[in-house]
Amino acid sequence: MPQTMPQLTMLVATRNAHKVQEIQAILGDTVRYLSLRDFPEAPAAAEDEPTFAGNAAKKARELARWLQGRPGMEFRIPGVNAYVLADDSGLEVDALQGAPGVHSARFALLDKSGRPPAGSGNAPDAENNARLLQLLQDVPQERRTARFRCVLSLVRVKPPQPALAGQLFEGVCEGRIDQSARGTGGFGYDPLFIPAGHARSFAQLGAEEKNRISHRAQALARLRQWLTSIGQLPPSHHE
Ligand code: ITT
Repeated sequence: MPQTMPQLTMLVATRNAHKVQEIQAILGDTVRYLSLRDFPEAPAAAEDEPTFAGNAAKKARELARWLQGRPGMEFRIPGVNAYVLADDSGLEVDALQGAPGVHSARFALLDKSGRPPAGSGNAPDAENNARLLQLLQDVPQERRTARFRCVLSLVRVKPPQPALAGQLFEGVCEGRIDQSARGTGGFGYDPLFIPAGHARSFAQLGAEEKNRISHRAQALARLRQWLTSIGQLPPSHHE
């Protein structure tokens, strides 16, 4: 990295360790990472917005605002340039009119009318996957189309920005839902999701291939492009 460009710190606003791992693997080590493991006392944002963008923006903005209210925060975030990065993502299944969507992490907990129970956490991946397979049991192969969507929200926290206006970046990966779970890699719905143009699930394809084509990879490519365009990241090898 040229000397004129100080290293950027990104505080990833997630409690999902798989997301942190994927973001680090995709964006690489030009960025220095922190996560909510470094700020365990940070309050959890209520993810009650109807869209991925709304929830991503809320998670990033609320963490940035909380950090701003902490005296000495700057000493816990290294470097001169720092952002909060939030990821809201999920699976949209066409035969279910876009469900589980923003409720992907707690699909197994929804009531009959599709409402999440108040104040509950996420459901185990295996239960969400079982519910999805059960709802699709009579749906034939050609109608099992689906996509993963990821929206990232990036808010600058250092130097402090009074407005906390964030940038949004979206990525989509088209595919279909298999008849049963296959593979052990990844997380969430990966064992059920076959990306378009492939015969194997995300969980079978492995991290390297998933991180090349996933919804998260596509959103991060847009984020990288934007940070490069404003001089916060050096041009990548692919540009
Ligand atoms: P944070 O809110 O703390 O970031 P979370 O896991 O609750 O963590 P979301 O509310 O964004 O995150 O829910 C995302 C859910 O969507 C996740 O739990 C999975 O069930 C699913 N999901 C998102 N990306 C996925 C991926 O790459 N592979 C498989 N499932 C994914």
